[in-house]
Amino acid sequence: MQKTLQALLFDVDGTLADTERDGHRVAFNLAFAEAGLDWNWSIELYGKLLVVTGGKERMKYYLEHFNTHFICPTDIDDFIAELHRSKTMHYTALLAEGRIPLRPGVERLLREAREKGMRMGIATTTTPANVQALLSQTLGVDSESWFEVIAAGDVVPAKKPAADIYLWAMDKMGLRAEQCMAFEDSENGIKSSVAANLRTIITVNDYTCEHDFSSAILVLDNMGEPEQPFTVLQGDQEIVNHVACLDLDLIQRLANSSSPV
Ligand code: XBP
Ligand code: MG
Repeated sequence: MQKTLQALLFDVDGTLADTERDGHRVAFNLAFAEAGLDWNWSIELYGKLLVVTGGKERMKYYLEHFNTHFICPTDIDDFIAELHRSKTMHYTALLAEGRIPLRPGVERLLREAREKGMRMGIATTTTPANVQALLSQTLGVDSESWFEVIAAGDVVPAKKPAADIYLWAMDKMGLRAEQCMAFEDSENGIKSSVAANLRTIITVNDYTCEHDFSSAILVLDNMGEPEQPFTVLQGDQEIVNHVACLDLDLIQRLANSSSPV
């Protein structure tokens, strides 16, 4: 008897939407300018800073590795937290302008899962406010309720690549890893999901296409649409043969053909 999948667990940034380059990065720069700082994170520099998850942690990493001359205020944590509050305000404003759409196939898969009663959760490093803003802007205000759990940001002590956020989400949903499938976009993300024993499907983006996804059960350029088929970058060609997009049937077949991590 094939084990049936119970839930899909989604990362947000880079997976549901391509939020980093034109969203978070722009919001950080707006917050820096508003604070009178001459910090400017270029597309290239931001790619280097993405090794650290979490905006607050990323700013500290930037100071420690790329701006050692900055004289940090004594209450550095308060300073960083204030910058992050400003950045989040700018980011949610960018989302409200409809500047960041969902990636190909994401809305289609979420709606199919919802219609077929497949449970869904979110496991992300970003803040709950950012998740709410993205979901309401792209899928409507009720879309938050499509997800039983929105595990986000500081709800856990250790951010990705630690397993914490996925373990927290599964605990709240009362699920075991073998009953779930994770969807990620980055090396930090898959390290986190695999550390939580989750089988993981990857959709890459410009910042992550060179990452190590050897532990993924499938790597795609995106989730695809019937008229815009995905490209399979890694995975069981037999299972994905003649399939144009990531749907529940394909996810279930991948789950049935792969052993728990
Ligand atoms: C991506 C992250 C986040 C964002 C910035 O999260 O690492 O830190 O880059 O958002 P995920 P914050 O891929 O897990 O969705 O500034 O709110 O952290
Ligand atoms: Mg991500």
